Amino acid sequence: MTQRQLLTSAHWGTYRVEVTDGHVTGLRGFEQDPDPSPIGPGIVDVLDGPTRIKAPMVRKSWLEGGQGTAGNKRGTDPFVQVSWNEANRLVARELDRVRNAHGNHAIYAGSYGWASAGRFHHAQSQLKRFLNCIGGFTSSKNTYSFAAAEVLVPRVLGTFRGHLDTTTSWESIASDCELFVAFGGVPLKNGQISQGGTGAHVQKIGLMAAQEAGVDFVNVTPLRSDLLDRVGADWLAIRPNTDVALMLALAHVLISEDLHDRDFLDSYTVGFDRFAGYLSGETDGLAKTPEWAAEICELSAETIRALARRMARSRTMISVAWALTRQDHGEQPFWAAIALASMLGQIGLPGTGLGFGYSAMNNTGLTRTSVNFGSFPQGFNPVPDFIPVARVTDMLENPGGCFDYDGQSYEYPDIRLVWWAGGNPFHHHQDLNRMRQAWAKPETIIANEWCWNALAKHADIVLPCTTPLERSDLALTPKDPYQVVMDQAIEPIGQARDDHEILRGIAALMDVEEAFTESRTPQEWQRWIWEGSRQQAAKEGIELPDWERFQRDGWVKVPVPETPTIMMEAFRKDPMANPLDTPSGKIEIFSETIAGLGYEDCPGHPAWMEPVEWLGRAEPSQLHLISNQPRNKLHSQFDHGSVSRAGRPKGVEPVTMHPDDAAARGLNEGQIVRIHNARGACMAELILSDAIRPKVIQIATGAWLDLDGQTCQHGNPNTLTIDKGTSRLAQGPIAQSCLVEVDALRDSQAQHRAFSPPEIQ
Ligand SMILES: Nc1nc2c(c(=O)[nH]1)N[C@H]1C(S)=C(S)[C@@H](COP(=O)(O)OP(=O)(O)OC[C@H]3O[C@@H](n4cnc5c(=O)[nH]c(N)nc54)[C@H](O)[C@@H]3O)O[C@H]1N2
Ligand SMILES: Nc1nc2c(c(=O)[nH]1)N[C@H]1C(S)=C(S)[C@@H](COP(=O)(O)OP(=O)(O)OC[C@H]3O[C@@H](n4cnc5c(=O)[nH]c(N)nc54)[C@H](O)[C@@H]3O)O[C@H]1N2
Ligand SMILES: [Mo]
Repeated sequence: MTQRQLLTSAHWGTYRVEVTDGHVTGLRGFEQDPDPSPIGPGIVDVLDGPTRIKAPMVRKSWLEGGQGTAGNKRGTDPFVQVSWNEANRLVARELDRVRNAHGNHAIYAGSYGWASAGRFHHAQSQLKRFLNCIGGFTSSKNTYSFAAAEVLVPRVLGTFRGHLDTTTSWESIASDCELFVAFGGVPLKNGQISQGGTGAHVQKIGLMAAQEAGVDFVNVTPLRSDLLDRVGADWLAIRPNTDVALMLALAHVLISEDLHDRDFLDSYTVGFDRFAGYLSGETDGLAKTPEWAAEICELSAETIRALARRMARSRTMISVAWALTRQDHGEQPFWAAIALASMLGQIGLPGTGLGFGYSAMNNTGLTRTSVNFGSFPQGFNPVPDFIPVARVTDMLENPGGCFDYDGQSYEYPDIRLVWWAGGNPFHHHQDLNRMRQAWAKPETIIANEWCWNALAKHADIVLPCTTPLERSDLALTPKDPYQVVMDQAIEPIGQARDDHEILRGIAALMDVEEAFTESRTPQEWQRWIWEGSRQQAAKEGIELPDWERFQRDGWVKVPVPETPTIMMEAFRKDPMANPLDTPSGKIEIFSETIAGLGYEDCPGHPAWMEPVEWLGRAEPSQLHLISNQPRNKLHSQFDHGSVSRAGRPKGVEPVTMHPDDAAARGLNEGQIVRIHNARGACMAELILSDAIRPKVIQIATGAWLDLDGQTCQHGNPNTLTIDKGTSRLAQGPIAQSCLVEVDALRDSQAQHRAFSPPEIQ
């Protein structure tokens, strides 16, 4: 074991680990981090204890009846502890049965989720590599974060991920931007996170530096707290899901007052005239004037006009939060923002133009290193079947059914076995009551988990995995300059095994151990990943320390380019030499390709379409529910830990409501309420605030699901959200389009069992 102080890295930052007598006693922020996140220490009190899964478990009726037993006992049945040998044997036998009887496409292992940081022990990579060794599996495409953008933006701007990676840096904003218009704000709660790890939290510093340099902010969101009060932003409390109408009206003003940049539109875009025809009402008889938008967004026409003029006369950055894709027709806000930024003509210039979500992560707006770090190879999946990630319930409900996606039609496979490692569908999916019904259909469900969350409780075979503190790994990412050794701080708890070791054991029974491990130990794999990274770095002229030195030091800071990043700079400088990867090589304000698909819910240019649920078509008693990212954890991770629980004094998740809405319902601060609609219900503690727009309520995601009938006793908002695709183009999730009602709870206190383990026999 190393002599230096132990280090660990997580999506929420890097920490020094304090260990006493073989127990983790604390996590302290990394000394290089000016603004460490309080999320990390939330793991300490739950590493061990009743919520920890300490041995392989099999659901009782599944064990007694084999596969195919009544799946609707999932979530209520007791579990039986088995040995690792027995668990491995059961899994290997079941995989064999399913692939022989139905083919490998009957195995669904899209296994979406964030898992933990670390390049080797990445749960999904481990699972997918193993399944690829035995003939493959049905996979998933895109993310819950921004599926609509992942499909739309490449078609109109050449790439999405590429632009995310080259988001204009905060330095450039501080030096060259005058007006930062943030649709969805820049909530610092989200900047605690960077996928794959972060050494230094700089989002707040970047934001404050911009403000101090004189940048003005406009916070377009139903929630004032989406931008730090100190920034002094103008708050436009827009009705949820109506940003497209606002953007169209801003565009309308630019044209009618001749404030748009014709030269930019001519040289860098195609299809503006078609869009202009839509804006003027030529194509649908409806001019997208500020007066038109005012009714939809409930902002005054004068406010809209003034904002358009201000954007035109300033050096302006438009930021669109990723949340704006997680709504019905979630393709449109990003496309409308692209069109609007094109009309302002500042794309590709320092500090201005467009940014896809400064709201989302610490690494958005951070200049990246050019090093292409190595990872654990997943191998090749011979099964072509896939689903857009959020169509999982549809798939389970409807084997053989058809779906559209990105221009083609596909069939849902008939899934017999589901395997999840490193994600929590009982956290991330919408309409969980509906998902739970569909979840009863597959013959077998396997989960690799370390804690008794709802996923583990709803599985048949639970394979207990380690946490990063119980294994060694490497946190390497080009999105952050700090590359960190993740030390093994303690021995695995109970019989927990690393995902790799779990799968190696099963691979051995299925005669693919050698293919799976390539005869390398985990240590040898990590060294292999590091050596590959060193070679990649050398090609970029960057010298990384050798393995021994890296292990000894524990971390290294990789140099980043000194010049700030400017998104689409090369295209701006020379669009002929650096065309975009679109059919025209330019920004497609109208896309012939998308128009040619004939999707009524995604036409050929940005358009306003009413969401399936919104305040413009609501009963007087209905409110719009925003379920955004939680401030004191990542999704459902460590919800049972001290940090998350401290944010929940009454044991249920808080919900924020405007005092006028509370008064209209006779509700009081601190009361436990029941939020409900036709899909389900959840309990929450009422918090009153005038920093939320009337008619909107907000509840963070992440409370572990505890269903009593259709009601989550703990406050999981995905009992309420709709499970529907953004459009036939991207089929992304639409959690943010959701109407609910709120009533007082008759009993004074909700009781939940979210943190109670299941009965074990
Ligand atoms: N209503 C609503 N729903 C949403 C959203 C929203 O805004 N509103 N946002 C969506 C978004 S953007 C996302 S990304 C998703 C996130 O959804 P998920 O990524 O599925 O959520 P997590 O809670 O991070 O799930 C990670 C799981 O991996 C487990 N885990 C951690 N480390 C390991 C490991 O080493 N091995 C194994 N086997 N398991 C491990 C954790 O215990 C946890 O259960 O949620 C989506 N859902
Ligand atoms: N602490 C913490 N940070 C996280 C995460 C976490 O779980 N915890 N998750 C990470 C992940 S996986 C992701 S994908 C990113 C997500 O990053 P985002 O999508 O930016 O995060 P959200 O908090 O869901 O949404 C940002 C804000 O958008 C606003 N909003 C919602 N609907 C609308 C609308 O219709 N119009 C307007 N104008 N505003 C709206 C909400 O008020 C919300 O606070 O965050 C990452 N950061
Ligand atoms: Mo996400």
